Amino acid sequence: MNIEKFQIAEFNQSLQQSHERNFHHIAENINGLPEILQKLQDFQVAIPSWALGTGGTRFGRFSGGGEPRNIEEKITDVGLLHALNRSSGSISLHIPWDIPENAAAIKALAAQHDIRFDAVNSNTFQDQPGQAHSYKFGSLHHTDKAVRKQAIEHNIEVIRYGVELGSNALSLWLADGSCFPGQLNFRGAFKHTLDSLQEIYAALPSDWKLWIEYKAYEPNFYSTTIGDWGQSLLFANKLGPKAQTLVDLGHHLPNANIEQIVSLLLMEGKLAGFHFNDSKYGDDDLTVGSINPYQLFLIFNELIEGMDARSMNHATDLGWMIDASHNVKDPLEDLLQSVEAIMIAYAQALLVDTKALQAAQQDNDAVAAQEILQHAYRTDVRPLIAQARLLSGGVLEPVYFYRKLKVREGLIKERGLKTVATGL
Ligand code: PSV
Ligand code: MN
Ligand code: MN
Repeated sequence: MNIEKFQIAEFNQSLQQSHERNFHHIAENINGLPEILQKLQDFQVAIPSWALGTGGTRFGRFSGGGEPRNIEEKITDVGLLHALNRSSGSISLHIPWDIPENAAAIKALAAQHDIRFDAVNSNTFQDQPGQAHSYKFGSLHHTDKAVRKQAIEHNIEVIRYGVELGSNALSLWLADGSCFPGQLNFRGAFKHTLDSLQEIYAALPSDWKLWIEYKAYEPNFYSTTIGDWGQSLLFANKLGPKAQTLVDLGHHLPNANIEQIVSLLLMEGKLAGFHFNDSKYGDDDLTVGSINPYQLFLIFNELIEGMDARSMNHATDLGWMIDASHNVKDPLEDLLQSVEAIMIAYAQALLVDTKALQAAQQDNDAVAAQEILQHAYRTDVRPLIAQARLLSGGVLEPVYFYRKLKVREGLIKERGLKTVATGL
């Protein structure tokens, strides 16, 4: 299913008048508008290959139809998103759910869609057919050296795939942990994991990064071997400068102050980037911004302040990715909503009067600080984001356009109604 330029132009034309009214209304009150628009145009959020199909729950899976059946169709789907919002210019692959057998052809297809390859993800939380050793009791932390070796070799193989595609980071999430007190020795598990990570780290090309994700619980319910940002940071510090901590918003215990975590990781030069999603209870993987958009804004506020203090490039110096998928929505519509929510939080944070906020902090003026933050948060920045999209050749209202063009119906016609994308 191809989106033609003239279809985008016609659609935008039909909304042009009302867009201009809304845009001029907000534009009048913003200092440094051209720089802000440029930052919004530059900002890109990677799409995980596993979010393109309808996610399952542990109780069942209701396939949505027209789902991508292979890596080529996944790239095509990200291409569709990027054509609409011009902010989804990369894909994050997950091995072995995606096997990029013919790297040259896959790269060429991605280039056609203006898509690059973000971090590659390994998988040692599921057993694969024909695998010699089981990950039932963990992978890199396993008590059995043979299991650890198998998991290390898998990660090194994932790096090799990534190198062929032009990716430059290995993203690693371990399910390793324990379900019952006494099941494992915490220090033993940590040391085994560190030894394993050191071997993987040694296999990284010079310009690569190792992103270490943490998660409080699930699938293990008593302990997780990389259970929080402190544990991830310990590994990252022991490993060296290429290793950093990846923050997945859903991987914290309830009410954790994620913005504070982010601020300190950034200060230490150890923040790899993000897996964006939203949640009410745990690792719910809901659409970004659907539950707690204020927290997302506060995170972006810390990011911008911290990145600017270190003269970092917002668009390129951290990894920005969505990690959300569920059972209810059309996955492409869901991803359009997630990207939009990220752009909204980013734009609002760009509007924060940092100098005034710093002065309020210096004076311990909590009232002024709140006023400054909430003034930015309560600004309706959607016309700014739409304008940035327009300038980049995208669509003024992506979800509306997607429905009007009946994109899902087109994909179902091409791929069939009973399709199951590889993934969770
Ligand atoms: C499992 O919690 C998870 O969602 C992690 O966040 C990983 O990033 C993802 O799966 C893919 O491995
Ligand atoms: Mn994640
Ligand atoms: Mn997760």
